[in-house]
Amino acid sequence: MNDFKKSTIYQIYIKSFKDSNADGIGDLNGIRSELGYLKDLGIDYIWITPCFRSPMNDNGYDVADYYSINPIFGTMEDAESLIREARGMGIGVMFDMVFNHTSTEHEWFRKALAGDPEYMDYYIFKDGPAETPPTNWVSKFGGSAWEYVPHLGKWYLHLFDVTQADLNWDNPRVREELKKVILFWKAKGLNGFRFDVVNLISKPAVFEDDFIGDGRRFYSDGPHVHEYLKELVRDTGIEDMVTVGEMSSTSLDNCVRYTNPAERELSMVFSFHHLKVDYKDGFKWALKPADLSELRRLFKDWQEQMQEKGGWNATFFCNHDQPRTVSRFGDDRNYWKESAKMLATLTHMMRGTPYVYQGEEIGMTNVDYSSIDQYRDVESLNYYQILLDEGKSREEALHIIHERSRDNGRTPMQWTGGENGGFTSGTPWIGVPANHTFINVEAEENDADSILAYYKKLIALRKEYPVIAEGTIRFLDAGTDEIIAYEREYKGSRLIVICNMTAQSLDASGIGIPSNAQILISNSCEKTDIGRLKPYETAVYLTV
Ligand code: TEU
Ligand code: CA
Repeated sequence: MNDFKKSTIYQIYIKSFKDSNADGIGDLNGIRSELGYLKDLGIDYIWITPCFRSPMNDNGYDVADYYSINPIFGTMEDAESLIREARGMGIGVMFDMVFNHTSTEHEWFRKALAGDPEYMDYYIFKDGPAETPPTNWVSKFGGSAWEYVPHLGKWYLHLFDVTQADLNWDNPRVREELKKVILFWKAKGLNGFRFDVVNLISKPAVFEDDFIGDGRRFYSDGPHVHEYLKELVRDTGIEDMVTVGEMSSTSLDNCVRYTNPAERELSMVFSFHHLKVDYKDGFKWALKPADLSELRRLFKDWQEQMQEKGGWNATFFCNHDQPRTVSRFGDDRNYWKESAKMLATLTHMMRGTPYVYQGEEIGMTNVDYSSIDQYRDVESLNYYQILLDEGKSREEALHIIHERSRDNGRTPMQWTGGENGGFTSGTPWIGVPANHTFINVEAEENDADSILAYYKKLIALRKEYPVIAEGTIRFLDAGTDEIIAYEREYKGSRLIVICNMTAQSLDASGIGIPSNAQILISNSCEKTDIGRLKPYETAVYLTV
């Protein structure tokens, strides 16, 4: 049995964490040099985004060889040393397995392109006329999800970039190959795995046009996904390791199946419904203010129902695909510290395993870029063009990209107030926000009231109070959806968590905090009036 319920997991986007050799790109030795920082923060596991050989069209999510380390990130020896040193400090290492697709530079795909039928069957090739793709499905990065290969007279499926070809999991050889990859890395001493878009691996038997959506309803949580996951886990013996699946456009019932221990699939899942409450009509590239009623409803439904049905969530707001939470659901100008702490409390006190994404713990914000040339992400660059083609002005298009770009979460970790935020002594691959002069690790380590200090407390509380890891959850009604409140209960001890999601002062008397309750943690130093919440105020009460 592993301890993932009482653990806190830290996500490292390797390219932007710490550069050890002045080439402007974060690397494995950079991570090694900051293990002490992570230990001090109280982290139990680190998840490192893909560091395998890759042309880097999608920053490593386009894997060309699962068995070798990308030289820009270091060597196999560096990876082994990192795993060993981390373990020596009590930090487990999780690698990121991208098994829905490979880079088109992968040897398997090259052989497929050369017309080798054995390897063509590793991917999803379909016959069809050069003018018409097999279906009207849209790639997640824009444009058709199919690419025509003239010399084969066939199309291949790519749900992401054109250089990320989807694997054919219905082919048992593919499944065997991927098990070998897991066994190889397991033998290196890893403690767990994150599986990229793993609920997209099972494609439908028949490929048909989608006249309602972009095709996702046909391949998300597909027909054999549970069977294939069970097989992968069973045959690699990773059931007792920490595993998390990234579930794109999934459903609650499927997430219960992915994570209920009786199913022997995964420890936990990332789901994204709560990160679409500011998508207009569900479309990422159309802006709308965050719908707080929807946010509260989603948390309540997912938390309470995953509990009822025996599932387990990963709780998070930030990752390398998302804008920074303090800029998105908080206020990074007027209530930077308050709102960052409040959002952290909300995720760390819910039922599930919390993830901290690098820089979140110091309140890093969205980018301050003013030109499209400053962006690097393939998705942002594609959509900028698509928005222009749709008739948006350059200014409008840039504004949308600014709000939604994945680069918001990919700027270099801000270690110091010095040049390049202390990330590199060379030229960083992507620009460092100007606010690194005051938002940085060094400054916050010397400030007892910092966001960093607050995260350390939250992480430590999870270890001290079993109710946080083990307790049941029930959402409380404060009479307004602008307050998210819930209670946790375990063996007679009870926590009440209250979060004001707005910049307004709000009445919270409806929640009814017992008068003998003591405050475990709050972002307000002199919390006296329990009936009224200041802007973005949060408090966690303990009653015994
Ligand atoms: O992301 C999957 C995914 O669908 C998204 O979060 C995606 O970035 C978003 O929907 C686009 O609007 C995973 C990885 O986390 C991401 O970095 C990769 O680009 C993607 O898979 C492909 O491997
Ligand atoms: Ca480097």
